[in-house]
Amino acid sequence: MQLYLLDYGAGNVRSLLNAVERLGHSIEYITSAADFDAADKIIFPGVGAFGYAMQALRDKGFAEPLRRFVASGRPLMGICVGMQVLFEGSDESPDEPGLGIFRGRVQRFDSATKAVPHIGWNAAQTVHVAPVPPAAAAAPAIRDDARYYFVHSYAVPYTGDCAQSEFAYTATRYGDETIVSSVWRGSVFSTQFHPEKSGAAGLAVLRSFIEGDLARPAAPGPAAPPADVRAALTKRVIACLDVRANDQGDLVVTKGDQYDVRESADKGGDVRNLGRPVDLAQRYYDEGADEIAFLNITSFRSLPFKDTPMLEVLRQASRSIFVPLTIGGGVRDIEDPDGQRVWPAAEVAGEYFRSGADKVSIGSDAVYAAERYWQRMAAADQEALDGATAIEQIAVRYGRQAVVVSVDPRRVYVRSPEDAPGHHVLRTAFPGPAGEEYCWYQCMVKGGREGRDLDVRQLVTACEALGAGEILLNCMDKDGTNSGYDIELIADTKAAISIPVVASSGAGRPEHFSEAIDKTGVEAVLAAGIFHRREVPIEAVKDHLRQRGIPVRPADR
Ligand code: 1PR
Repeated sequence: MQLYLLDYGAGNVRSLLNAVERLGHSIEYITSAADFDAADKIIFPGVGAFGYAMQALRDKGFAEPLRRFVASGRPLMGICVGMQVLFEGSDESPDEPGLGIFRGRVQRFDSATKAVPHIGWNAAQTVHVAPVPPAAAAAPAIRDDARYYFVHSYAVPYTGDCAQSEFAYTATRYGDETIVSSVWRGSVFSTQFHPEKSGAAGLAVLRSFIEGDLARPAAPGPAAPPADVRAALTKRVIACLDVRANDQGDLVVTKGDQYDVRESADKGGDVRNLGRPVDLAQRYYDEGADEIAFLNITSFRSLPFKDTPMLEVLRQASRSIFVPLTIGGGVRDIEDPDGQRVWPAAEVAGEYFRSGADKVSIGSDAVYAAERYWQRMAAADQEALDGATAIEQIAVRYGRQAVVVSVDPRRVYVRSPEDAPGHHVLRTAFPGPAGEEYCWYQCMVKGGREGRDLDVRQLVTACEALGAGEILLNCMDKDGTNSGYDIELIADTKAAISIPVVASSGAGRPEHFSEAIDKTGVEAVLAAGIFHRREVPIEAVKDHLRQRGIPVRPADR
């Protein structure tokens, strides 16, 4: 059996290659129209915008061969945008027709009622009532009790009407909307979620396509009644690894107290070493982390980009870790120290995606971009968005869901809002050292070494406008303290934007995680120190959240 990958160079196909290899198969790239004739099965992992995907298919001369491949009855599996382009069109790119293999249009989620993009682990509940084929053919291995990783802003609404019952296989609820999360008709099976990023449950879905015979009769079955799709998006528990070279030159996971990663002078002053990045990430995958973030915390130092050790960390980690990986630190336009080469931010991100990252996180550069954004907004004669920032470059090329902004704020106490002109000031229940009842959150750059005249509210609203898909909200005052998250900061930030927010810094007990979710509504909770030091296992956090009625991904089997 010859399995082919239809790739148009838009993003992370490495995870898919790794997943296929993990299942004991090999896969060839489609490089010409002739390869469609040689292929027995094709996997089509779409990335980026709908219009970009369709254009890329046409430019490469792949659209017609793909249609013919489907018409020949050979199996195709689309993933994410690779499923969306099988429909007639999308509101994302209204002028660009889709392949029209399925009836229906892709629409944007309503962000008035929930965070968009839809990022995280959700159920895919079987809704088909059309006959499942004779015994020889197996059904795709999607389980109602499992959870799968979704990341998208557009989807096909689930109607459950007669026409849809021909192909809708599972549906998924997100907030007040229900969407088609997989389709299956004839030999075309596709998922809106990412099986290659959905742990063991996702690998089983991929295996059922690669090894199974998924032909489902094209004849419509009885109309599916609107399914009772109840399961909700789960809250993600993320493990974060701050990575740097120690004084011996070994790459280690370290962990600071309020960003200071060295032991005290009486203990020798070394960089704390909590383990090797890939080993620790593997442990967190095995223990049920829903996502893993690597932050290169010395990225402000100058190094030829190709030599950055994080590329190798990602390559190794993505071979055996099948949940989303985020990489941060040094995502910006980079000039190699010898001045020989400049890497635009989109190329830097592209190199990370090809090495196995699913998202990149931008810290310092996002602050500078936000400063420029507000300067342009103030000078009304100029465009606030000029497409030049790293956020814009990467969001346009790889989709906004691939761009995380990592925020490093610190509290600045003031006696009254008038003492911080131009800034968003909060009244705090935790007064400052001189009894100050107000504070604002100053954005820091270069790993907390330099403060800027920009507050967190200004940063996150600008970044959302520029195209960021998610905010990773640290807090320098809370980092490493085990005293709980900064609820005031998180609640205030969450209320200001409609993209997902990840709460970070300060977790010390399972109750801190539920407190952050209950009081602020964040989509994800992140911790570092307590996981590294084995003070609280990830499963204990999830058990606690479950007991509090907060939906979490079940143990992956
Ligand atoms: O500015 O784009 O090159 O990105 C640099 C990245 O490195 C940023 O994301 C920044 O947050 C991170 N970083 C830089 N210096 C440090 C440091 O600690 N000295 N780490 C640092 C940030 C915060 C979180 C930590 C949480 C949870 N560390 O990563 O994981 O606070 O910790 P806890 O649960 O132990 O409290 P650029």
